[in-house]
Amino acid sequence: MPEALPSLLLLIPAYNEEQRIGPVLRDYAAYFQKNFPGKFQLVVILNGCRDRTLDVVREAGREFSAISALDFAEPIGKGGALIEGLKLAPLADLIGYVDADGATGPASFHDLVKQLAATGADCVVGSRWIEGAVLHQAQTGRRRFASRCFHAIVQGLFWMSIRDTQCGAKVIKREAIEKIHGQLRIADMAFDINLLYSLLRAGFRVREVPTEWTDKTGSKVALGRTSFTMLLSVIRLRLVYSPLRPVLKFFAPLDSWIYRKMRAPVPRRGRE
Ligand SMILES: Nc1nc2c(ncn2[C@@H]2O[C@H](COP(=O)(O)OP(=O)(O)O)[C@@H](O)[C@H]2O)c(=O)[nH]1
Ligand SMILES: [Mg+2]
Repeated sequence: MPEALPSLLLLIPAYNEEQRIGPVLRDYAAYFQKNFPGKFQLVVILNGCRDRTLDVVREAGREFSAISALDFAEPIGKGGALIEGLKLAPLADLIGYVDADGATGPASFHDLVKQLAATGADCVVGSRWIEGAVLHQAQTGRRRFASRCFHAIVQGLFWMSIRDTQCGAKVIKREAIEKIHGQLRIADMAFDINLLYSLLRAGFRVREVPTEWTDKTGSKVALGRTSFTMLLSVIRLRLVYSPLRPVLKFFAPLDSWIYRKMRAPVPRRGRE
C-alpha cells in the first residue's frame, strides 16, 4: 500500500491585520493547493481584534475552503493564540506557523516543510541570521540590535545555540507538539523560546535553516514594552526549569500586575 501523503496545518496568529492579511491568505491557499500534494489547512487565530480582520479571513475562506478562523475575545497574545492553535495538532502530520504580514512567502515556508523531511528533524526553524538567508527587506537597525541583545540573553540562559529564535516561520511534527504542549505557557512574543526549549528538553531534534524574509511595515511590536516583557518572560521560563521554581508562586500577583501594566498577555499555568 502506498504511504499516505503527509498533511499540513498552518497557523497564522493575527491581531488587527485587516490591512495586511487578505492577500497573504490567498497567496498561501493558492500556492499550497497547487504545489502541496497532501491535505493543507490554514487556521488564522485572532484575539480581541478591533478591526475587520475576522471578516477579511471569512471572505478569503469563502474563496478557499482550506482557510478558517478561530477567534478569542480575550487578549491572549501571539503566544496564547499559538498555544490555542497548537491544540489542533491532531488534525495534521505537520504543524507550522507564520506571521500574518507575509514576511515569509508560501514558497519559503514550503521549503521549511521540505527541509523537515530532508533532515529528519522534528522541528525546522527559519533563520534570518545564518549563512544562506536571503533578506529582501531586512528589519530596521533598532529591531536588529534588539534581536541580537535578546539572542545573547537567551543563549546565556538556555544554551540552545539557535541564532534566530524569533523568526515567525517554523514547522514541527505532530508527535513533538503533542508531547510538549502542556509545557507551553508564555503568551507574549517570547513564546518561541518556550516552544524550542521544551522541544529540546524532551529530546526532539530542532534544525535551524536559512530562510527568505521580506520585512513589512505595520509591525504590532512596540519595541520598548515588548522587549521588556520578553525579557521578563525568558527569566520567568528559566525559573520554571530551576530549583527556584516555587519562588514564582510567591511573586505571582506582582508578576501578573507587571504584565498587565505593560499591556502584555499574562503567562498561563503550564499543565506540566
Ligand atoms: N493573535 C494574536 N496575534 C498577534 C498578537 N500580536 C501580534 N500578533 C501577530 O503576530 C505576528 C507577528 O507580528 P508582527 O507585528 O508582524 O511582528 P514583527 O514582524 O516581529 O514586527 C503577526 O501575525 C501579528 O498579527 C496578539 O496579541 N494576538
Ligand atoms: Mg511582521
